[in-house]
Amino acid sequence: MSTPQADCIFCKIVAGEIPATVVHESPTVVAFRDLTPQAPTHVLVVPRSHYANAAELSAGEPATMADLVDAAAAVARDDGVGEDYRLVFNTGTGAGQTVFHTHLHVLGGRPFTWPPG
Ligand code: DGP
Repeated sequence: MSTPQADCIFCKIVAGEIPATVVHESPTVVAFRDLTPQAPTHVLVVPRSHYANAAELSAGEPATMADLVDAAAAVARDDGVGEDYRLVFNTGTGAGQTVFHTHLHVLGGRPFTWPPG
């Protein structure tokens, strides 16, 4: 397991050191509502362990990567958007990643277009 990073906002949320609206928890993941929602449902599913991005999580804890996707489906179902939702991992600043603790965006509750912006 990767150790918590002192300067990581999502490590602090996982540890309960700063508040978040948590909607789902398991031994390996925590899901909480995004501070700046881009859709009626906008939840971030994060591993309890600190990894910088999706690929690092997949390499370090592949089972937890599956837990993230399973938790996302549970969140979508619980929010009533289980038939139509979008999952996003932004990786790297050029792709819009701003928090370098792996997080899976779960977006739903409105129509989505493709390609994304
Ligand atoms: P990304 O751009 O993919 O790295 O997404 C980071 C998301 O994290 C962004 O949508 C805003 C959200 N966020 C940043 N800081 C906080 C926080 O302190 N609490 C919560 N709930 N969300 C946060």
